[in-house]
Amino acid sequence: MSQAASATNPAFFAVAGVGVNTRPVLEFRDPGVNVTPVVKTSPGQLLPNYFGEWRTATGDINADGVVDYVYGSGLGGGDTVIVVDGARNTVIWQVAGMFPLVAGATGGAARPGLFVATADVNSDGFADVIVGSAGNRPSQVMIYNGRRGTLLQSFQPFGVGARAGVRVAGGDVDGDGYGDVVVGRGPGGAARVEVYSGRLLTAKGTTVPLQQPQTALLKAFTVLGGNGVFVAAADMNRDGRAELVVGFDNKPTVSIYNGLTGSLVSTRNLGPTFKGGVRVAARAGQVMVASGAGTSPTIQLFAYAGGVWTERSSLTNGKISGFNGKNTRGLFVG
Ligand SMILES: [Ca+2]
Ligand SMILES: [Ca+2]
Ligand SMILES: [Ca+2]
Repeated sequence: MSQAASATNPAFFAVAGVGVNTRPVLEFRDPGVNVTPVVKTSPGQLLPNYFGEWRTATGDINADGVVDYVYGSGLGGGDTVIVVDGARNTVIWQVAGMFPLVAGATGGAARPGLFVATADVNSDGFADVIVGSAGNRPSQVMIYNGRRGTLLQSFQPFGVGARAGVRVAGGDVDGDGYGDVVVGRGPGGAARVEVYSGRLLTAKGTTVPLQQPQTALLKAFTVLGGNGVFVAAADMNRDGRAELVVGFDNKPTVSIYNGLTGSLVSTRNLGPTFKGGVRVAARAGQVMVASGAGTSPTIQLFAYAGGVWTERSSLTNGKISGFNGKNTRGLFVG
């Protein structure tokens, strides 16, 4: 969220993956210089008897001026979202089981998990939580009111009948003061990105599940050369509107797009050693990438300005507190 996005303040990024007590919060001070991050806190075991993957996001959910952490479960975690207070390291609220079960699946496999992001979608000063479904089931987005933990809105992206995973991001793409909802389509088809207006999603009279989400659509476009994309949103050119940061599943590339036109702004090739797909997080003028499954965990942080990408930090393997080479399932950053 914007509270953590100022160039004059430290940037916080939460990191999540597989395992117990492996959710460090990386704090980068002094934007513009190369740094090793400070590990601020770790909430430890989030769910009893669940040792699978977590995905993560950050935002000031309770509007106390301190950035809070959002964790979303992976396969077998009951489709759980847990919001942890950044000031006290306690749970603010949590929800679970909001998406349909996978047809024909049993046990933990029936709930393959979800993706999380934050934005103040209804512009009340509390960051809200955007949740996208993962796995082979109808693509769906749920938006939870940060202040109350109650459902604000839900809709189905990518057109009627879509079943792809829904990677999510939040940011004010059109600059109207309402956080907008960004979705990136998972693998298995064209790499589609859609942007929905927070103002239109939460307008009076749309408190029932949104049957025609296209009425709130600001922009939809297909990312050329992609097969599955991760998304983030932040203001990259200081114009008061969030650009879209897109990480590719099928190549070591991260790109920035104009969220209202869908036009490509800039691309950074991460090189052949960066494997497993590119998970992304962003703050104003900063992009973080994390490696996906099948390789030892890697995180890189870039400062971005005017088409120039400057590497501020590169963390691999044991340099990421709480992770080591045994974690081959990849990391999530937010
Ligand atoms: Ca807070
Ligand atoms: Ca809100
Ligand atoms: Ca907006």
